[in-house]
Amino acid sequence: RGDENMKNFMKYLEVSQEVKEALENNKPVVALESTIISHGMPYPQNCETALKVEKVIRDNGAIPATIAILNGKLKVGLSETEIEFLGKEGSKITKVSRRDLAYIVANNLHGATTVATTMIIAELAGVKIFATGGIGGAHRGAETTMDISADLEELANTNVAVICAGAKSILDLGLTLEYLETHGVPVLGYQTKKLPAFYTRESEFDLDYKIDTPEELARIISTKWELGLNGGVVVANPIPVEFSMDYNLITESIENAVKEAEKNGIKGKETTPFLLAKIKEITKGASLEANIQLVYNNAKLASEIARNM
Ligand code: PSU
Ligand code: MN
Repeated sequence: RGDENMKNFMKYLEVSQEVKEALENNKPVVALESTIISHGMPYPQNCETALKVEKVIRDNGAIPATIAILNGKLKVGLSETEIEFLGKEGSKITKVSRRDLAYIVANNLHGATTVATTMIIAELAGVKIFATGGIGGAHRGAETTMDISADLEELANTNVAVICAGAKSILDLGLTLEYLETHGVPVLGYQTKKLPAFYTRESEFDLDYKIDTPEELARIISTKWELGLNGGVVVANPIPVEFSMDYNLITESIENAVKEAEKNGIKGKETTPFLLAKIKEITKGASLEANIQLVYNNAKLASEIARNM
């Protein structure tokens, strides 16, 4: 960012001492989002997961930087108390995507950051690698509803690599991949040539590149930015076999959840949290367990990539 912008956003940014020191000393840092805490999982599993995922990052030689907005400040690196607060408040906390950011900050409010907003804040702080569960994408029916997550537009523009377990089939995976292609966002499969579908290791969609090591992922990500190709990178990391779900069971559960959402007239930013909660209910908690495990798995890979950057 230019020097002039720098002066402007610095007054909103609050980087924790630990993350600041890590960045100054070129140590590997991994960003984490907070919508997954407040809207993506129920209490208390959300807090347990948020704290454990930080531990996984430390155990793998990097420093975690969980991102949220508290009292209008863009916080990079949260305390345990702050994580507990976001988890307990849950959906009372505003889910903040790019369009919401100015309002929340200008009014000194709290906000949970989506993939899009976490990328924005990570980039402002100088964090390049970000681990999460799944990205938002083009929803089923997006060709008429135009419900396309702002995450995709952010991936088009913001220089942060997002390590995820692919996209959930609550989305239209084909449309999501097309959108990313149009905007020049590389989707790199980690040890796979199939787009992982979050709860399952594979979907019917092929990826162009199967990358076998974290070193190679780091090299491709760095090269993209050295070439001046702005925008993000998606690293698609399949859920470990032992935690992956039965394809037919999860597909049917997702279809029922989508029908339920339509019946209840769920729209806009409510859609993703509604579907996640519904799928958990239908699978009697199994989807939540899978979700938690794939987040840990992504945090581990993200740490390895960050160490190689
Ligand atoms: N997918 C998940 N869990 C989540 C989300 C997505 O499995 O918690 C959250 C992320 O924060 C993502 C956001 O950025 O939902 C996308 O919401 P929307 O589709 O409204 O942009
Ligand atoms: Mn949407």
